This record gives sequence, C-alpha cells and structure tokens, in this order.
Amino acid sequence: MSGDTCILIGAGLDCGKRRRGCSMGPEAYRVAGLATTLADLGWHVEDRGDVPGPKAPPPSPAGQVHARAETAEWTRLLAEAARAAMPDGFPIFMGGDHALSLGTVSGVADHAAAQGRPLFVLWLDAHPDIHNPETTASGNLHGTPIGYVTGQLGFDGFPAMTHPVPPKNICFIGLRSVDAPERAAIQSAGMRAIDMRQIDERGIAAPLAEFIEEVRAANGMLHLSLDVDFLDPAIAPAVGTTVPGGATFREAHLAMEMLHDSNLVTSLDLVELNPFLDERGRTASLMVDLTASLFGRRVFDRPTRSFS
Ligand code: Z70
Ligand code: MN
Ligand code: MN
Ligand code: MN
Repeated sequence: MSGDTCILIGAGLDCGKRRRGCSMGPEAYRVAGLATTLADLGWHVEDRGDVPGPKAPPPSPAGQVHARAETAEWTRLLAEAARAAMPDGFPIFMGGDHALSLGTVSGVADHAAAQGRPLFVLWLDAHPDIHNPETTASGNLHGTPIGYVTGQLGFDGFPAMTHPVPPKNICFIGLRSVDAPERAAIQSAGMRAIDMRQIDERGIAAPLAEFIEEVRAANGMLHLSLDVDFLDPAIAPAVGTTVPGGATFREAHLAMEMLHDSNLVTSLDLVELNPFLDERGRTASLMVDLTASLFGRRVFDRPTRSFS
C-alpha cells in the first residue's frame, strides 16, 4: 500500500436514506479501536476528526428525493476533505451512509487527475447504487453515488463532477439487489459486475484478481468503497438494508488480503454501519478487522502468487 500514513476522517452523513443511525458510525469505529489496530500494523495514524456537516442543514421539502440540498452540501464538504487528504496519506472515510461517496470519490478523482493517473473504483456492496435523482424509486440518495461519479445527469444543485470516473473503471462485487433501471445502466455501459452467483461459481479470488491486474496494467489508483451490506447479515447485522446471501467472513477477508498484496488501493470508504442496530459491537469490530486485513494483517507471510 502506498505511503505509511493513514488519515481517519469521520463522515457521519445520515441523509442518504430515511432510517437514521449512520451518524454514529465514526465514533463506533473509534470505540472499536480502528486507530490502534492500524498503528499496531506499523502505520502512522492521523485522526482528523469528523467533517462537520452542513452548518444549517438546508430545509428538505417533502418530495421524491430525500434531503437533496443537505446531501449536495455534504458532497461539497467531503470532496474538499478528500482533495486535502490525498496528498498527505491514505484516507479512510468512516461513514456515514453511502451517499458520502458522492463527495469522497469526486475528491479522489480530482486528485488522480492531477497525478495524471486513471482512477478505478471497487464497489463491494449488495447494491450497485447507480441511480440518479430521475431514476430513483425510493428517493434515497445513498442509491446514487455511482450514478453521480460516472457523470450521469439529474444532479442539479450538486457540485459538477469535474473528473467523471469512466464506467469501465468500476467493478462491482457482491451484487444481489439490483433494480431494473440499474440493470439496464450496468449492461449498456458494459460495467464489470460480479454478482453472488459468479462468486458461488468461481469464488471471489478469480474475478477480483482479474480486476486488480487491469488496474495494475493501467497504472491506476484504486478507491475501495466497502458497504456493510456486502457482508452476509448473519455476520454483519448493523445495517439498514439487510440482504440475505452476502459475502462470508472468509470471502471478505480474502478480498482484503488480496487488495493489500496488490499495493494499488489508495483510499477507502467504510459505509452504511448503523451502530444503533448492532449486537454488542460485532459489526463495527468486523469492519475494523477487515480494514486490518486491507492494511497488512496476515497469518503468515508467503510468496506472492496469482489466483487467476
Ligand atoms: C435501491 C434504492 C440501497 C443501500 C439500499 C437500494 C439502494 N436500489 N443502497 N441500501 N446501501 O433505493 O435505490
Ligand atoms: Mn494537505
Ligand atoms: Mn451502497
Ligand atoms: Mn448496499
């Protein structure tokens, strides 16, 4: 992994859907020991505290899209936090719901463009989150970050996406809840989408290794967005949308270990943890352990090998 400093940034955005609780995420990660876990792995850890949300959350008229103006303001604030952090180390955005990725990915994309390197995004999630405010049926903006960062229209009032991520640079793994307009968007753009059936048939290592090699060949930077609902709800219950049939403990750790070995990941979102729904901190602790695998925790050192 690049550099030896990781930067914790609390992003307690809770307006991407109606059920509240993700605002408590950043503190749950701190209580679960994220900073000391990373320090024990040899990283220099800097906690920049929480990004203060919009000072006076703009009024949210009841309507189709929930909290549009508040989410737009968070997007501006988090993009700025990402642009400021990227030159200083590896940012870990402690969410917050998945609407935070409108901001984090756009800020990271600006940084990658300034470096002259393509940005790739790995989306570990039950959902592709590829709606826009025109296509969403739920009105929940946590279902739209991929739509936003790929430059879809309909985001009036949001900052312009100055460096859109090409759809072909995005890889979804873990999909099992996809709406009809989302399926159409993924297929028409020819995006890499690994659903649970493919994981059942091929395992998680082979498709992930293919994507890693593509990022490496392009000298890309890789942003990882880890939604709690990527994981099976039996091991990760603290999430608003539980979708059965998710990634196992072992699949998730293997993915993180392979990503560590790739040395390509340069930024991370931890999203959708709702501590109000947790059982004695087990989901927060699992997310911290997965982050530890991403940052180099391993059982034994071993020669690099390919899984393809
Ligand atoms: C659905 C929507 C979603 C997360 C639910 C679900 C979106 N496609 N994302 N939970 N994390 O409402 O647009
Ligand atoms: Mn700086
Ligand atoms: Mn999501
Ligand atoms: Mn999800």
